[in-house]
Amino acid sequence: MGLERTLIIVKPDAVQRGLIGEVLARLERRGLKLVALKMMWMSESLAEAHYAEHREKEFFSDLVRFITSGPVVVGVVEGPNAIEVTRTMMGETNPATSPPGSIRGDLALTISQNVIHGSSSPEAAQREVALFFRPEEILSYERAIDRWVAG
Ligand code: YYY
Ligand code: MG
Repeated sequence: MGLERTLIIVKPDAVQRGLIGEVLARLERRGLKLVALKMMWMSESLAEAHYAEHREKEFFSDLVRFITSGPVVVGVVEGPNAIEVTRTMMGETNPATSPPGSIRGDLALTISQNVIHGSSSPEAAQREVALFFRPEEILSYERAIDRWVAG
């Protein structure tokens, strides 16, 4: 079992629409464990660092403007294959082609307001978790259900 940690962001559109609980509930219901969680308003420099891989893309400035347009909820979720599982639950980058049952396929319509971020690879997860959380903010704890979902 590959126990992984990945960064998730409930984006400003989802916060404004009252979907924080809905998004986190889906991840929890799947069996993933929240090991860090906070609400914040991202600065422009943090947004630019987080999305550095997209710096040259034509949508970059709109992306930074959007992700800094209101509060977000940032978390670290842990579980077997957490990175891939979270990405699959999110659906495609474009909600229009995301299948029903996925977070974006159920809750979003447009690529620029697609509700959730999740790290796309182990390298990205490591980098992004470290960008948003100090080591002591990430908690190690046992849940009674862990042996039923992560055994
Ligand atoms: O990882 P993911 O969020 O699914 O997509 P990325 O390709 O990393 O792009 C990050 C972010 O940028 C995406 O969630 C929406 C936005 N974006 C956009 O506005 N227009 C595009 N053509 C591609 C991405
Ligand atoms: Mg990405």
